[in-house]
Amino acid sequence: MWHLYEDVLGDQWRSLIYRKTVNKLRSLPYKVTSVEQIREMYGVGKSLVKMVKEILGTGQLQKLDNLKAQVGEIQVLGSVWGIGAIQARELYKKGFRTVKDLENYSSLTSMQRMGVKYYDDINLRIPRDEVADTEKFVRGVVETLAPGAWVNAAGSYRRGKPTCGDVDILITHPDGSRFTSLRCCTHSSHLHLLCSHQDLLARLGGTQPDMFMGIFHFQGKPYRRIDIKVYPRHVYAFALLAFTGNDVLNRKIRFLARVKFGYKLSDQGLFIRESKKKDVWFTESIPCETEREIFEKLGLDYPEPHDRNW
Ligand code: 8GT
Ligand code: MN
Ligand code: MN
Repeated sequence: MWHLYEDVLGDQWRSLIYRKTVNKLRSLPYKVTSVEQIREMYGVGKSLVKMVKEILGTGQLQKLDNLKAQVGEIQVLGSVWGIGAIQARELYKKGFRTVKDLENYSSLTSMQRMGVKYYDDINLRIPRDEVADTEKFVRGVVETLAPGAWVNAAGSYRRGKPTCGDVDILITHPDGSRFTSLRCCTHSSHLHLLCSHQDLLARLGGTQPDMFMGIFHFQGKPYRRIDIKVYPRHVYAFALLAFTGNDVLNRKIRFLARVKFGYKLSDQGLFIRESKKKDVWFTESIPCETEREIFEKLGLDYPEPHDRNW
């Protein structure tokens, strides 16, 4: 209950009470087999005695089961595309219990509304063949806009997973001067061919013209989530590394870059931290043409994409 209150429900106060209680019980030099052993303890209230009694008697705790059910419902609300953990908690407090409950809620963003509408489809795994077909399709669209562009499916697909949660696609052009014509490829009009009806799907994420986060509907398959990002060639290796993941590996090498070298590693580059008195700033990125070079700069062995599933 300590962890559920802390991690999911964000109730620091209750979490603290349970943590103190747990630590107190753990510090006893004997195993508690009867409530008489704890009744007189300092800081042990009636409700705890009742709970311990229930656990000793039935091996269960109704209050915990209820809390777990509540946490489960909040986690489902938070699994809707565009709804984060904190908002899921707020929605729960407002009385929403299931994704269906959200169907007619008018305060959702357009992204969240789509997440609700296509919730079941989006949760289906995507066979990698379908990711490959989608990559090929996007490559075709991009080729008409900027011949010679590079189009790569990244994410779990690139790590060799048999099925994927979404489609992640990265785009660049080896000729930097073609970059401008490339950027417009993430505008929904160019990607409308991905979906059968016009009204739906394609949505731009934020205001960045070089990013597209949407839902597409292709060749009669279920509705799928897709992320498309366009990067200039000189940061492409960093972007490819970041969007191949997995996220544990990303965190690990970013942490290592920071503590070992004082570098800042991101999808935009590898920057050296400089400081003078209180001022801290980062230099221009250390140039890396390939992922391999990035690992070399960090003094690490190069892992093939399929070895990045931690
Ligand atoms: P999947 O099969 O569930 O889609 O698995 P995935 O392909 O590994 O996860 P993803 O959510 O599609 O993210 C692809 C990669 O992008 C991850 O490895 C993650 O580390 C990286 N990534 C970032 N920034 C962000 C971000 O803001 N959100 C998400 N979801 N992923 C990000 O570098
Ligand atoms: Mn993915
Ligand atoms: Mn993704």
